[in-house]
Amino acid sequence: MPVFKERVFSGVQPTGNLHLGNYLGAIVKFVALQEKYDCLYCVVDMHAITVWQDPAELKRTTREVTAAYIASGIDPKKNIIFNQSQVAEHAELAWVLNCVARLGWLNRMTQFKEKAGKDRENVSVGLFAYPNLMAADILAYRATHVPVGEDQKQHLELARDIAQKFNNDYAESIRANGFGETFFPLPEPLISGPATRVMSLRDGTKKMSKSDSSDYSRINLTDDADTIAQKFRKAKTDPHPLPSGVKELESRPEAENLVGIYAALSGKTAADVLKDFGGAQFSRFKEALTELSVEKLGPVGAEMKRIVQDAAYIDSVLKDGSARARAIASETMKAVKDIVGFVRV
Ligand code: AQP
Repeated sequence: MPVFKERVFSGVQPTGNLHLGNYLGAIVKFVALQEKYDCLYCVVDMHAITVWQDPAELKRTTREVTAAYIASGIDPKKNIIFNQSQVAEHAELAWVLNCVARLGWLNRMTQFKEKAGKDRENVSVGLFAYPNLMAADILAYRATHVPVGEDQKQHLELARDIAQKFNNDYAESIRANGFGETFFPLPEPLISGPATRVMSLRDGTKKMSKSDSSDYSRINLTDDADTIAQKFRKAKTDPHPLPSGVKELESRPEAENLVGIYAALSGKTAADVLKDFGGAQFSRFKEALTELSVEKLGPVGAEMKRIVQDAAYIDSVLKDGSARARAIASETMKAVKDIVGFVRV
């Protein structure tokens, strides 16, 4: 495998309130990676419309996710922040990849099965083909590393399979066009740390999600201190005190989730958190968790609210980021056209 320039790509859908799962599972990692890599962080508005979005609301949430990136500490000058629909190469490459990916591969995607449920005949074609667009998002930049939450692991594996099949199917043409042995890197998922899968506060077996009908299931980045306190107070728990070892958390999903959140926010391991709170009642632990969450999320939420007021600034970030992203993606797309055999005149 040739050595590719190391590059990070990831995205967040502008589909509603950003929550603690998006923050700990993705955005915090985006911030850390900017120290070491060239990074592209995308607001994936084309993914959002795979389910119905109110147009005015989509514009608002696109700017809100952009504000969240910046408020969390992603530097828009050092990195590329942009919205997907402004770089047409994502859709263009997705079409080519639609013709590389196999129907059987997509049929195995568990997120589609969960989201479509019993209404399979009635959901959009886009919802089904979504993982191919996600592969195009990453491969348009020939990105090598993709930080995501645990729920995206299967889609990342699919993106690797698609890249591999493209490299194999077109091996001869890749060589003939002077791109060496392989054209696309196999993007590596970066899924690590204590909060790769933050669970619902109402049900420790379900992931915290924007689309959960109960606002009490999640902590939103813009929740104020009172709301955070109330949500943790009402969070589902079992009747026992916290254990002193992590092994005992395995059969207690709600306890495991809250300890995981505390660990991620404090930068400690779950074992260290239990050293401090093993034997404590949930009431005491929830108070400490509230205090820590308000301390960590409060400034991000406040900064987000401030930035969101300045739509002109946000749009200037997206405009600049899109131009820089397009410069990279258009080179990839030209090469893909040559490799596939499309005439460019
Ligand atoms: N609960 C979670 N724990 C850890 N990471 C999570 N992510 C999402 N939920 C959790 C990660 O956040 C990034 C952006 O997610 P997304 O908005 O693109 O897509 P999603 O997974 O569909 O997010 P939601 O909140 O769950 O939305 P709905 O309700 O629409 O399904 C991704 O890296 C994701 O892994």
